[in-house]
Amino acid sequence: AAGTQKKVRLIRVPFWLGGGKAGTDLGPEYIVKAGLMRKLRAMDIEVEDEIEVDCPVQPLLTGAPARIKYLPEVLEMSGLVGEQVYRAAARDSFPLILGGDHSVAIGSLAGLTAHYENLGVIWFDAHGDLNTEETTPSGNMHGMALAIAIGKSNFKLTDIPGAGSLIKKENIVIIGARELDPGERELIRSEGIACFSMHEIDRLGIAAVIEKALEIAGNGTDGIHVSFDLDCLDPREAAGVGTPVPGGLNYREAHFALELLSESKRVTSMDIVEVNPLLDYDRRTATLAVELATSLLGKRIL
Ligand code: 6HN
Ligand code: MN
Ligand code: MN
Ligand code: MN
Repeated sequence: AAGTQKKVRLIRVPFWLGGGKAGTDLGPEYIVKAGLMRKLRAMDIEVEDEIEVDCPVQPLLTGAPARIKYLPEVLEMSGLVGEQVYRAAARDSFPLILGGDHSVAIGSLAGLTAHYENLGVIWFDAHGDLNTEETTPSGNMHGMALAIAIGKSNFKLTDIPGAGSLIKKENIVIIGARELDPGERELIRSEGIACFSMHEIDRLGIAAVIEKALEIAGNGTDGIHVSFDLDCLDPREAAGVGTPVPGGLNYREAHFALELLSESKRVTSMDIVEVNPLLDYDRRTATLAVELATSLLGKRIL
């Protein structure tokens, strides 16, 4: 059952092609090296045999580069990730997906919708990840993951073999946004997607934001997925990410948010994405990722 979860299944996804910057594929290895298993086991959590998804690698360049970058590779990765995530969820293990860039979440959501009737999603991010083929400024698919999940792009979540359904926009919450592209802002408005930007977090406080997020993502859903892009944190806390943006969550806000989500006992899976060890000049980001995962999985100070 949700929350009382004592079994965690680690799914490592060494993939960077959705983010356009090499190094993010090293994320899973560094997060594991930072002591993830040891810390989870110290919390009496049973960590099931870690799975490493055999991700497609950068293809040789033939002809002109496509506008949407590495679409076939993102598709292949997503199908493989979805399979593993579905398998974990079906046996009541908590899927903990280690990315990899944020396109990895397309795979997580594909697998989770195969298991859950109605999935809520809490998306921690400096960005909206709501670009479509028309609005993407970069062609990088990590910036399209949520649009794909709700079916607003040409390529949709349900195009991934095995995916159950699209995610309902009513059950999605973005937390920590501070850099939205014009098309994303428009989509948030026209679709009425709940977005607690840094402005709302400053105004309401992170506790009230999490309370509202749980109402939205929990309303009529049988599972809640937390997709945690490390760039939701301020770059002073998490330097090792592909697309840092100033003015993010501080250390305690991020932990407190995840502690509150843990207390709710509603969260059923988590992605940790966008850790790029090659950019992590003060070598704290992977350790931070481990600490944040333990907060979501029930670590308490007292
Ligand atoms: N992420 N909005 C920008 C784009 O290229 O679409 C940045 C996306 C960043 C995506 O951090 O997962
Ligand atoms: Mn189940
Ligand atoms: Mn993201
Ligand atoms: Mn981001």
